[in-house]
Amino acid sequence: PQAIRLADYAPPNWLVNEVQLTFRLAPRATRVLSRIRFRPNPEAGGRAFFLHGEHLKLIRASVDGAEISPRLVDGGLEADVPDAPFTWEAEVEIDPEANTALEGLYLSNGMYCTQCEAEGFRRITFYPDRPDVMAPFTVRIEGPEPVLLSNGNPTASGAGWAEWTDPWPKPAYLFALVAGDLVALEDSFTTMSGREVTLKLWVRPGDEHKTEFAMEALKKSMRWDEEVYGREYDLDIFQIVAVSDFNMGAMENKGLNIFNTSAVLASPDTSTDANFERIEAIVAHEYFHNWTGNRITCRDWFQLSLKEGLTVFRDQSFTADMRPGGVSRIEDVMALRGRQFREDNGPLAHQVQPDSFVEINNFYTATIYEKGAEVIRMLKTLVGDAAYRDALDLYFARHDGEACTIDDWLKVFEDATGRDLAQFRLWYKQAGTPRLDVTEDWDGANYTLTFRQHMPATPGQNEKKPMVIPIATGLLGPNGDEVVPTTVLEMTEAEQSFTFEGLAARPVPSILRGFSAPVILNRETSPEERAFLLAHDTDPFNKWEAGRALAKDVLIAMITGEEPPLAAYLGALAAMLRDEGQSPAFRALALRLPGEDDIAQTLFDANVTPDPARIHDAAETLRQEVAEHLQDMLPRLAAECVVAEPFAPTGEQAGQRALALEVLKLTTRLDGGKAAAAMFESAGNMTLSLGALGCLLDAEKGEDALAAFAAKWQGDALVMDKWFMMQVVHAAPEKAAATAEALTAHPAFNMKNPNRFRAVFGALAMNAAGFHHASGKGYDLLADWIIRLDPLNPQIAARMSSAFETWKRYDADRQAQIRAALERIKASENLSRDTGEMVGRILA
Ligand code: HT7
Ligand code: ZN
Repeated sequence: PQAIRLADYAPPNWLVNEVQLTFRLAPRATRVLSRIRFRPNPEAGGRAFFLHGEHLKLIRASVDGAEISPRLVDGGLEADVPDAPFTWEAEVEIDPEANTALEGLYLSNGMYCTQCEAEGFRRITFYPDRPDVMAPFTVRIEGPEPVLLSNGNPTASGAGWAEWTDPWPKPAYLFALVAGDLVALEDSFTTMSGREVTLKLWVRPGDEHKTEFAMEALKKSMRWDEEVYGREYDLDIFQIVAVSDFNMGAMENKGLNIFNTSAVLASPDTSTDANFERIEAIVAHEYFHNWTGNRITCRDWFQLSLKEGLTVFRDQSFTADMRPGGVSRIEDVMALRGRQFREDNGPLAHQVQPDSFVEINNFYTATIYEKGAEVIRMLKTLVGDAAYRDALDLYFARHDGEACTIDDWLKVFEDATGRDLAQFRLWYKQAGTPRLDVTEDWDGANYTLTFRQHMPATPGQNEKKPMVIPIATGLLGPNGDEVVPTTVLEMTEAEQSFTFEGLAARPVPSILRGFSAPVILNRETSPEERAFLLAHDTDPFNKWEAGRALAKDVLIAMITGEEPPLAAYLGALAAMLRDEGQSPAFRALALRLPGEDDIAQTLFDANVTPDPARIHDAAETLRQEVAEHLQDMLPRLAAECVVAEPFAPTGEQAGQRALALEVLKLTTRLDGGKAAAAMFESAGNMTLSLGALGCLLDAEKGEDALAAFAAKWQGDALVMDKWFMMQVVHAAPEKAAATAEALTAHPAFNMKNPNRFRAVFGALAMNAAGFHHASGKGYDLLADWIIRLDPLNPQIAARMSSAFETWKRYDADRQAQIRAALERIKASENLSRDTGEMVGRILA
């Protein structure tokens, strides 16, 4: 398949004035009638008329009322049309029931729903399915389903039909339709200008009790966007629909967001604190897209991070405001390192603004989303809060209603701040994670930090230029006082020094506070200094980072056979836990060890071939050491974390429960699972119940609890996803593949449901020592199932193949096994463009 290139962008030949659609719903043969007013685009280079269309049966077509026979070509149709505005009409037939790819119009549990981003609308009707063609839509839906929904405001309805009108011009990827037997939680919101907006959250009957939390999150998001960005909602109604078969988390369709049930339904009995936090963030994310994505959209898919990076940055800022204490920043960075740094370090590394792609669905990545958000965070750090807000105001004023580029975005910042952002633009165009080496110098009064930046080669990019790196730095005096508050050092050269003058004593630096740039910081530091920062740093991120770095030093030394700084680590950890000034949420995060995948990458960077089994053993040994060292403190800590009040999904209570579970994990190593069994019995919420189950599985004493859990929750698909996932994540390395395989034979396993598929195979990939077990069984099993899934759902199959992206880190035997697995996928018959591209890039 041919690559699509940014350099080949050409404006559309035809623009659309308005779209009228009629849907006659039927599971195997839905008819879609379209009436589209086209006008020539004065900025286009030609008048050739092409409409995208895939998996469509054309029944008839006409131009200005005259029947025509368009030429059906690869990916759509061509027709001869007048050199002036005209009306296109067509009728097509589609088969929602056969649509297992979950793109376009499909059926989920008997309910019709759509997913059009990125290129799903072309599976609904013939259309210029590109984001720079924007138009108002009117949609009439005919069907026996009691609830018939589309974008915009309801304009008419009768028995068996409903009409919706969306006055805001939008690209086709934001189109949505839902029809089924649904019930709604209703509420309302008064906007800052006093308009009343109806809010509806639609679910299947029986799920009503899981809707309240998301509704509250929606109202908080609407208020926050008004207060922080000055953005007001712009229709009479905002609706969310929960769907159980969905490829990603949620979709920001104009006025009619569609959500994966896992990203919206919540109750204390069935959802963990992490679920609540994720739901709040996703509800906010999709809502925020109304301005950053919908009102101002992307010119083409190379600009995807324009909406996604910005909207992730906005949802992260929202979460930080809703859950203060600096903890959400630590969680964001953990996710960034776990997914985006991993991507950057392997064959799938790509720019925040790629130059080419084969299948756009493969580019909804951590780099586009999370690194894109980091880039915006850096921009804000560099220009300052006030100038950032000015620039955003200018962005909305200048580009409302347009389909824009990342260059448009940077130009707004240049115009609003007077800064030249040519060098900053490299963050969009250079793939890879910069390494930042630091050395220091002290002359008795002046302290100098010297930074050297370098960036490893990534596919197709060997040479890299120096970037602008904002390095937020503070200095601590020997007694732990802050002698220089946070200052942003602006690095622009390959090597650059910064001097702090006139200090009374040699300071301890706290570098990259708040993780002010997405880089890997390398600095030779003693265990004592790390312990000092864990005790005294005023920046919550760097405080946590010091403990994590110390834990990493211990693990790496254990693996490479050097003397680990164990005493320093255990002492620092105990001191941190005794410090009641630290929130339970912070202490819980500080107790967690770095992930095994993170250790593997660090070893690889240090030219040591990582052995997943050894890494796992080292982590197990260290956890045991920690448990024994903290033994005397654990009962007191456990008592401290008991939540006396009724369950509430607040950050505060979540922090207490998180610490309680970290303590339980350590206690399980000492009591063989007694406390965990008691917790499992008495837990009044899913967070503690699942945490206790995890401890029991780790202690290989989970059989009874698993059976009880399944008996209780067999009717709840989202909870059963957890049941599947836990068994694989907590399987011993030698049993992980067999456990996953056995679960695929369970009657409740359904490969067509992305949540269930991910619960088993996403979990297998997460169990690093299990997936990379020397037997190669993990690789073979995943390859088998990618091959089986690909014809049904290429998007998910392709995504799952990224589990292999780290293969070049490992020893020759593992590399040979993974290569064989990838070659087998590659050779399978009729492999999709999605999976073909991913496997090709991983193997290259
Ligand atoms: N903008 C959306 C991205 C998306 C998607 C969502 C659901 C299913 C398939 C999808 N393909 C692309 C989600 C978001 O970023 O908000
Ligand atoms: Zn998004």
